[in-house]
Amino acid sequence: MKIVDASVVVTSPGRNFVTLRITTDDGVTGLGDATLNGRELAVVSYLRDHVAPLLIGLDPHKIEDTWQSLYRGAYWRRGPVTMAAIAAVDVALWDIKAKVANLPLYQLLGGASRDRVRTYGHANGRDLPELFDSVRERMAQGYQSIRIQTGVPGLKRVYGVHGEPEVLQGLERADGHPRPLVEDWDTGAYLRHTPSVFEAVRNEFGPDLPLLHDSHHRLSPIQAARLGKDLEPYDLFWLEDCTPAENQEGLRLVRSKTTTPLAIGEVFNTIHDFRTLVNEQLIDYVRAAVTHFGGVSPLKKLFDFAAQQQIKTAIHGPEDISPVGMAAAIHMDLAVHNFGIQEYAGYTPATEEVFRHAFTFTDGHLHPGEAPGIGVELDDELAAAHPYAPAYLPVNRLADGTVHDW
Ligand code: GCO
Ligand code: MG
Repeated sequence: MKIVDASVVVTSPGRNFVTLRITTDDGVTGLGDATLNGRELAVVSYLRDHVAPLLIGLDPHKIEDTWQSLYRGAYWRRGPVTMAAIAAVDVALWDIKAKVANLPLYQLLGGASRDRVRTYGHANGRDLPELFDSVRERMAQGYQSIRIQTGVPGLKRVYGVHGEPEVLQGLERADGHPRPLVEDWDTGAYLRHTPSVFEAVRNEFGPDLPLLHDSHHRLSPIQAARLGKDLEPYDLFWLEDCTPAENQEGLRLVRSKTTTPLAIGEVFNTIHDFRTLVNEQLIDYVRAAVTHFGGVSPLKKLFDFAAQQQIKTAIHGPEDISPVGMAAAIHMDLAVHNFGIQEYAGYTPATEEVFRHAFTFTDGHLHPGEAPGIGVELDDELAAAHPYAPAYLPVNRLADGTVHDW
């Protein structure tokens, strides 16, 4: 069996998605997600110009060898562009191998370790009434664990609260190219406000509902330690990305001050980014995405490494991971023993039409389905009807204009 084609499809059914399709001489196809939000075309070029030509003629079954040759052979290791490109190849090859075996991918990863995959959804509101409505809406959709994000008094635009499409398109300029929207930030106001939000949510929804919160890399270690402590009475499932965690050592301080569970890693690309965090058990959940971590092969290694320190999995699953990347994640979630929870934000109806998938969402739980491979098909005609649209993530500024972490 040989690879005869590797092509990239870019489509924007509500937001941009980049998909690699690998085809074999037997006519078997495999899909991989290569979406890097706000920098999509860099990965498209990496795949089209540098990786696809190398794949032609290779044996698609040699997943590990292909992964290692792309990683080591580039010489320039790691980084989100490289690792998203390698991830797409890795997932597409797993898709092919599982289709040839006529098995859903999770069977090749060791088989099911559970019946279904627990998820959490996003609730948000500018104020408490809006937030409570959003929580109720998620519960009505079946979610049994909920991430809570709110506006902060005095701030105009805060992460996770305002409309995604508006944020993603940015501001149209006279030259036709969007610019990033500017959000505003005040750490003191956020630290004073957030515990009162969780107090109100607990009063409204009771002690049993698992609640999560994402600080989106905005705090220093001492600020994160304070927030973790202040949130302890409200029994969070986790506090996510409390600090910009490339400063892994900074988590020692946070960890020593609070028992609020910590989740980190959605912007990490390799196991090395987690080394101190896992070895010293500074976190409770590893948050890497299949799509940004080089695929299923390296993520399985991270999960096995994390398991030695009783750390659980929590694969990144926002709207900007395509259904292809999400499907791969759900197969891993079903198979690995140290599964924790899966983020699942759902997709626009147009996205569901372009990417038809075997995975299902019922009562707040996902299942990858029994279709051979990862169980996703991409409709090229429908994809072409949604052309690429330049988009940026926002930037974040303090009141005096200083750029802050977004
Ligand atoms: C999350 C993330 C996302 C990211 C997004 C950036 O926890 O889901 O923080 O909301 O901001 O993936 O592209
Ligand atoms: Mg996050």
